[in-house]
Amino acid sequence: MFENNPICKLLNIKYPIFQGGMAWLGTAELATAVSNAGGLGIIGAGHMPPDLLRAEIQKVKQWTDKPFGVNIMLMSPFVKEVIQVVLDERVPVVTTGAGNPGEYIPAFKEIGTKVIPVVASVALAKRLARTGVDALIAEGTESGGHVGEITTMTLVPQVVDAVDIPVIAAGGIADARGMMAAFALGAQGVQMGSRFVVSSECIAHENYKKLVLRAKDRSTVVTGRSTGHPVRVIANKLTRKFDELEKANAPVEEIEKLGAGGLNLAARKGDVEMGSVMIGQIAGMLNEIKPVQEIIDDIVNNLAKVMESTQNICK
Ligand code: TUI
Repeated sequence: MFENNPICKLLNIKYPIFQGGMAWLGTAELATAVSNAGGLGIIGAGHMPPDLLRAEIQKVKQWTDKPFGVNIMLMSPFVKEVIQVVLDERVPVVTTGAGNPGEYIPAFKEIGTKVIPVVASVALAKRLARTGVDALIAEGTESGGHVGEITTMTLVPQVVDAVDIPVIAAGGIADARGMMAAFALGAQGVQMGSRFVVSSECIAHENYKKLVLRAKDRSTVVTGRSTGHPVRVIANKLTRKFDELEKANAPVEEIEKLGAGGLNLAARKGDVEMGSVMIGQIAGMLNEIKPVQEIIDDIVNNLAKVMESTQNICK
């Protein structure tokens, strides 16, 4: 299975399943579990100071000999230092989010680190494909956290048509049906964040996990459009305050101050009323906390069944 999959061949992994590099939640523990289960575990650097990131990378190296990645959040105040750490540690795979990594690509290419940026538009996909990146993650607006405007269903085939490198689909995928749908759209792999938030190995506070398990299809909203950094989160007291400020045309700084530290507050401290509970729209389908190995095995084992039922209705 997946012997001919270009993503598996490129990265030397068993299954073309990435764990989204989530800030505060994509820890060494989660990344190790995903890599050990045959996917690609990814440490979410978020706004992490460089020394902390180095420690996380070293933990993963100690706990697994499988390939893993680091997601570099390009809006981090430490972005330059974080990149140096990733270069020093010769991390096998780098994904990037929330910006254009163009200027940093040559340094990674030089040492053989595979570079796989996240894009939310065809324009950025085309621009980056020309810089020699190894693959792209096309992330639809269904996903949690920082989001673009285009849905996975419409973004993936348009990116696939626009570039000649492998594409990984992200946003709204959490089971074998989603994975097969991504393949049908022309993607060669998937990235999942929300599904791994409600895993046994994810260190999210239990209040966070409980809220995700209780979430329905319409439980998330996008806040911060007026700041230029729209973020998908579960609606709560914080998002209602955001709405009030945005309606009152409050200064961007005031709105951003309200959101600062919000993910840590929810994910680690468990304040899911005034914190940012970042999660994708697929949260409505997530009803169970499972070990990472089981999550990945279930998906892989159900692919054939999904394919069969797809073929049946096409006969
Ligand atoms: O980056 C993510 N998801 C994230 S980052 C994050 S931390 C954060 N905290 C507060 C405010 C904002 C972020 C939480 N979740 N996903 C990857 C992603 N990248 N989605 C969308 C994009 C993106 C958006 C615009 C990539 C590039 C881009 O434009 C760059 C350009 O030059 O066109």
